[in-house]
Amino acid sequence: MTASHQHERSDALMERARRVLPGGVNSPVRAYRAVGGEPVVLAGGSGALVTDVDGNEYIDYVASFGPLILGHAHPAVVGAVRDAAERGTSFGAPTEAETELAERIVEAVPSIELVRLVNSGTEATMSALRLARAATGRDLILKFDGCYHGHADGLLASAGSGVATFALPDSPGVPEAFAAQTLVVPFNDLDAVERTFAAHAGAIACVIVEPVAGNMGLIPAADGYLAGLRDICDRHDALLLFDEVITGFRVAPGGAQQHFEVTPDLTALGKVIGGGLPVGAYGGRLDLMERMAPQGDVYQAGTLSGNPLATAAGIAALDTLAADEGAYARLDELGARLQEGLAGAAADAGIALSVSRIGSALTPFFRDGLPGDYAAARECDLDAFGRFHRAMLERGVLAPPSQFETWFVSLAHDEDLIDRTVAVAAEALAEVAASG
Ligand code: KE4
Repeated sequence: MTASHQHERSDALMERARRVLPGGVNSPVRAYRAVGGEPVVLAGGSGALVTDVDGNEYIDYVASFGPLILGHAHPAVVGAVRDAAERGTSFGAPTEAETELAERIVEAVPSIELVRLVNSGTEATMSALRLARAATGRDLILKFDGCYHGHADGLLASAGSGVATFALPDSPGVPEAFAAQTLVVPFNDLDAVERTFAAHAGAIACVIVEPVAGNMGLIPAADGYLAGLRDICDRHDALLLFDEVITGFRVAPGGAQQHFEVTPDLTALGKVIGGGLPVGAYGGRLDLMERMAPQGDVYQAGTLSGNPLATAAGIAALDTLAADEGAYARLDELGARLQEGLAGAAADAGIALSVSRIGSALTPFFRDGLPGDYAAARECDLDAFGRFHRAMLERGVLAPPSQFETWFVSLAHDEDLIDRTVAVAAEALAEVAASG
């Protein structure tokens, strides 16, 4: 497949966008700073394919960074949103659809007895952490280096120097005092968690973790790790919060907590449950969630929370998934085909590549051996990844524009598209090897 795309209109639109939007985008990763070159401006999508404003078509593995498990513009989702829109787009009043979406979440996710709908994953984790602090009367939060939970101030904090110490702000504008309420330790290291609890006895409200990390590339929890976190939290009367914004309804209907059979106290959700529209959610034990206003005294609110369009899309997506009893086996099959194909293409090209995967979520790491934490993931050859990303894009395959993101296969992908992707990857990897 020749690399012969032209991007005239895309480039002109990005120049225009940069005049009114910071970096020309509304979320930093979309600007391609991690891979270089100009992003392509997309005009539309259908199934597993997207088309840019210059008419170039791509097999898509970004999938809006996770929501589009059914693929783009699925008829059930589009129809539901259209019907809802014709009845009004927002009321600021209770509607039946938000109860219906909440019922589906409570039914599917083991830890969730009561749930609150919000508008993003950031709102979900931020609100769940406020609840955890209220419920425990403690201030400190423990998170893991390389795990991302949205951009709330206290979560834009990265590991300080030394072992398990107070975090440092990860962005200007985050006061040191806010970051200092967050402890950061390496992922997949239970001893570091034990040491941190010992050093801060009685002061840690909650451990927040991506049960399958998807923001340092895809790095699943090591065997026994989640159960270990559950045990440590129980011994120290701290709460365990699973950030399942990526994994919820992606790795299983009940998320990673169902897959790994470890039940957190609280869960944050997003992405898939909105079917491509803005929905986040947080939920968990009844005795905890009852603390949320107006039933309880912990405040959280949102003008468009549970709005009719987003809930219509979410219900349609979850019902379509639930009606397809082979869905998760199919997603796993397609994911495995892509994982094996990429690994084989890299071996043929003599490129060090290790492909991690759980179900339809995967990451090709440009390094020898699968990383177990962020420090290992950072050893990847980021320059090679950037050249690979561009070579794939020019041949009609759109991968997430960062080594530290996750690729998503949808139910709209099929063997032919996966095989075409692998053939393109073989060419792209050969180009990377030749230009190394
Ligand atoms: P949002 O606020 O972007 O809806 O969700 C934040 C969030 C929370 N938790 C996890 C595990 C997440 O992955 C995310 C957001 N994921 C990123 C991509 N890895 C969103 C893409 C972007 O920032 O543009």
